Amino acid sequence: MEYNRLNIAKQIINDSITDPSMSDVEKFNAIGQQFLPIQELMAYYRCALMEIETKFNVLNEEMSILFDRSPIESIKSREKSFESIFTKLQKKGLPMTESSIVNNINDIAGIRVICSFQEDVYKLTEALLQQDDVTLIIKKDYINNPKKNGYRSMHLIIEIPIFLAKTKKMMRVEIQLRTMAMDFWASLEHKLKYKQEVDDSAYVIQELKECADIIALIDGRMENLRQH
Ligand code: 0O2
Repeated sequence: MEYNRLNIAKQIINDSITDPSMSDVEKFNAIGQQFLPIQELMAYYRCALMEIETKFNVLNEEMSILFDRSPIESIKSREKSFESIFTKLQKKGLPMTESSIVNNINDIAGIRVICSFQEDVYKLTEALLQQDDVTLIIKKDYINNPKKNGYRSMHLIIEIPIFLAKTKKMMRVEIQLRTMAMDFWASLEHKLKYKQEVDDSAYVIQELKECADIIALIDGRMENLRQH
């Protein structure tokens, strides 16, 4: 039977965590570590990340033999922190339950694949999506259709099975594929915005957009050179 972990957590906070220096989120984080079902769930997401990472490593290996160069520069994977999950659900007004997490948050397991050239992004996307254990849930091509601020990247939400001792579980993973150049812009933009080192003035928005467009031009020229 499902129960509301938020209320339980609130109760536990009131009853047992009395440290006045801890924020509510820190208390929830501490308690979250103790929730076995959520810990179990997080372990399944980590397994899904291992599966996906292996799939990309295999594709990289094969393509490096076929084309004599590796399409993947690096792979970074991360599992969303309990704190971020909690904050995201809270923003959406949703309960902190296992099913609410599974049904409403697609990016608990996230992997970023940094490619050499734009063409590699599309080759890898196509190769991954034609695998018969991969189900596409959402595809957002922010390369052909960049966001208004200039952000470019291929976003996929997919579902893959993980095979456990007695059962099989379908797990969602968020995949971002982009070139080194797109990653350079996205990382710096995220840093500037996240740390609020820059404001949202028209000048800043325009500058960031122009930098993104220049970077896209450079990506295109490097792609042309490769095909020369
Ligand atoms: P974080 O901290 O990186 O995880 P959703 O996650 O579905 O609720 P959305 O906006 O519908 O949100 O999904 P989308 O557009 O696929 O974007 C998901 C992730 O892409 C973001 O996660 C960012 O990591 C990245 N992203 C999207 N737009 C931008 C952008 O303009 N600049 C940068 N630097 N990254 C972007 P989170 O959860 O927002 O953030």
